[in-house]
Amino acid sequence: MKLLVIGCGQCGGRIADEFARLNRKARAQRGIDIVTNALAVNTDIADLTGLSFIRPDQQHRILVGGQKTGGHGVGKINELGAEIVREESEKILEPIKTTRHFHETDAFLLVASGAGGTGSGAISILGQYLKERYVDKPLYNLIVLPFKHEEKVEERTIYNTATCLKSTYLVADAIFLVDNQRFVRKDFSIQDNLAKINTLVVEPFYNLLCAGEEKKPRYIGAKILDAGDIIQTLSGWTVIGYGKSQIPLLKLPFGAAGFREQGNESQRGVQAMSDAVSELSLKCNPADARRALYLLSAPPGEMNMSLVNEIGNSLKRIATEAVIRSGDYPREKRSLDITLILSELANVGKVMEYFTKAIHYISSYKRRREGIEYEQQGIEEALRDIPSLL
Ligand SMILES: Nc1nc2c(ncn2[C@@H]2O[C@H](COP(=O)(O)OP(=O)(O)OP(=O)(O)O)[C@@H](O)[C@H]2O)c(=O)[nH]1
Ligand SMILES: [Mg+2]
Repeated sequence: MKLLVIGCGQCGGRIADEFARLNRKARAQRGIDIVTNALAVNTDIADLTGLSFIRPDQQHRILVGGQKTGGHGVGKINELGAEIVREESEKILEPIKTTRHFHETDAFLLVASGAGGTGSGAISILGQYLKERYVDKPLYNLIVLPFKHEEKVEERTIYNTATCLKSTYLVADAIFLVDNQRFVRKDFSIQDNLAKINTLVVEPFYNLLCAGEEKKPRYIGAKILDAGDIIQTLSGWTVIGYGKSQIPLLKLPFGAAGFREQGNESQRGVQAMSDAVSELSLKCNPADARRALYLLSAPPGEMNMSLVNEIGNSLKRIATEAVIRSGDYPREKRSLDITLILSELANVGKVMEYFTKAIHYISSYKRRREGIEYEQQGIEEALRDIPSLL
């Protein structure tokens, strides 16, 4: 599957940059392309300059709102982010249209943080334009949810995230939810953490996108997972996870020991699936998913039907309501990897929490405003009786 990736704002741009890196890796290691184009859109010139893999020209690193923001971002006002993209949409739509292999694009992936200003505001507006122009191309969004400490100190964080989630839900075919808090590594600095998080966020997409693009017969699985399967799976709120199980160097091939080895393989498969579930990009209950998909990637010699069945059964036991699609990809060398997607989630507690908190925020903001207006009136009345020297 090939994606056209557009990152909005700082967070979105950096993750789009990771997708550009992923495509380079796919080309170098596997001789295939998985990204037809990667663009970054921002109101902040410094953020665009700091990217590494997205081409360093104005067609790929697109600065918008220069006149309104002076190139320094919108300072968390996501309405302004939305307004700027509405006014300057052609600056973004034109490079998309002239992408060299545009016709090979299977879907759009737009990426942004929910809590910021530029990306949070821009993503749904841009999505709306893309939907109007390219009716048949699926539109996917990836929204990064803020860290816990950000939610505590800055009310606008919650408000932005809620408005962004609602707006994207109205336009996108599916939304990958990524919770920053799930990826925090205590022993890293903030900057290292963000870079590490971005790598972990895109990692599950590597095998998933490559599997259907393979050209070499020996790497083509018995059951290929291609763009059609992925498109059929993705709908509404979605999470993605990745699990990995190392394969020991020495294995016992014959007799009773060989039989035991087969048992170990199944165990490794189930273990990788359980890791993928616990590493999902947002904590959720698999029983809430209406659709699911998993891809097993392992050395060809490691894959057999009983392993594939065991893994499928272990998912069925927890994603009880989901239609499950699957595939195998004979690629990895020393490990057995599972990419897992749970989609059309019926009940996402974290999303509902943002909506509820945002409603509280709006009503307390109104009350505060009315209070201020009342005080203001009082001051004006009192001032009327005081003589002025002017
Ligand atoms: N995972 C991840 N999160 C990030 C990154 N950069 C920022 N964030 C998160 O994104 C939110 C802030 O949004 P930004 O993307 O910086 O904002 P923006 O879209 O550039 O908007 P403005 O700066 O307000 O114009 C916070 O919740 C950050 O924790 C990143 O590189 N990776
Ligand atoms: Mg910014």
